[in-house]
Amino acid sequence: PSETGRVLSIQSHTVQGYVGNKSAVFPLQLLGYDVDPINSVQFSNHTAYLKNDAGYPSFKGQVLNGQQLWELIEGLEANNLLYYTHLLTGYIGSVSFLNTILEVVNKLRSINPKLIYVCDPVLGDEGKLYVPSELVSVYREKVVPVASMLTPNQFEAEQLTGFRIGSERDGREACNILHAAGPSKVVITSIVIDGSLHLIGSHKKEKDQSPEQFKIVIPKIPAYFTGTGDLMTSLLLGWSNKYPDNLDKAAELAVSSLQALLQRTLNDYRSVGYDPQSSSLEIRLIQSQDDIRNPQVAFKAEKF
Ligand code: PLP
Ligand code: PXL
Repeated sequence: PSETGRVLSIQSHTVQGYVGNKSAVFPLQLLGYDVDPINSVQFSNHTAYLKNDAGYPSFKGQVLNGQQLWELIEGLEANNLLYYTHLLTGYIGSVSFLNTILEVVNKLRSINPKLIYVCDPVLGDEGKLYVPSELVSVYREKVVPVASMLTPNQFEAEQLTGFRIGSERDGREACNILHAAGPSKVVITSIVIDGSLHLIGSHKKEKDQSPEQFKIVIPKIPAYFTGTGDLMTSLLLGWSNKYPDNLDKAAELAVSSLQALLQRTLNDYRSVGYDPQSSSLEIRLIQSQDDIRNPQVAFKAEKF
């Protein structure tokens, strides 16, 4: 194994643009990780279709099913290639695929009992589900309990806990509920409070101790982006593995990279006279590689 880690990343692939593996693999590689991507779908472009038509009108492509995922795992196993330090999952579109992911977790842990499973429980955003509703209970009952680190947004944390989040205090309580179900690290990536975004991080270091919690306040950028959640989770994996006892520091680095990238994306679109609110913006990932390798911390964590 390499010094920093070997990540199995099971996510979407888009030919054009940056979501899923396209926004997670390159940053992890820049941070020094060996990343083995399994593409859960291969689509021409992202499928996000926002309320003001800020998306692509169509897409084409193929979907990998659970059995095909398992075939790839068997192929790796047959050649002794299933040693991973981390498993990373994001958007998953069906119950059968999610159930196979659970089998993958078991298999990887039978080979490396210390495997860290970083799960972005993608369910939806802004009050709306964008996966089949049956996925919610599978995440809640089977996936959350085996995850090491969970990175829900506000809506997803609400779905997984059944607990409405309207304040920082609620966000911290939702983290406590999620810790009790399994993961020792929880990052709620964005709670909208008074027009700004609050990230809430929580690390339960010992079973019978209360978690260490912090927030990072982030200005809301007036534009729609796709792939930012996928990028954020990959950065949190990358930095939290380098600073395993300082989730606050890992989150500062991840947020600072992401904000620099989003600002660059916005400036690039504006510089060609494009109205950033008229469509969802493709992130400037490749152009932001210095901000990923060496983030200048501009957003500080405040401990509770
Ligand atoms: N957008 C911005 C501006 C953010 O700062 C963050 C997280 O820090 C995100 C999106 C990621 O949130 P989500 O997981 O809801 O996509
Ligand atoms: O960023 C999440 C995501 C994952 N996979 C596909 C997507 C999106 C968001 O648009 O279209 C295929």
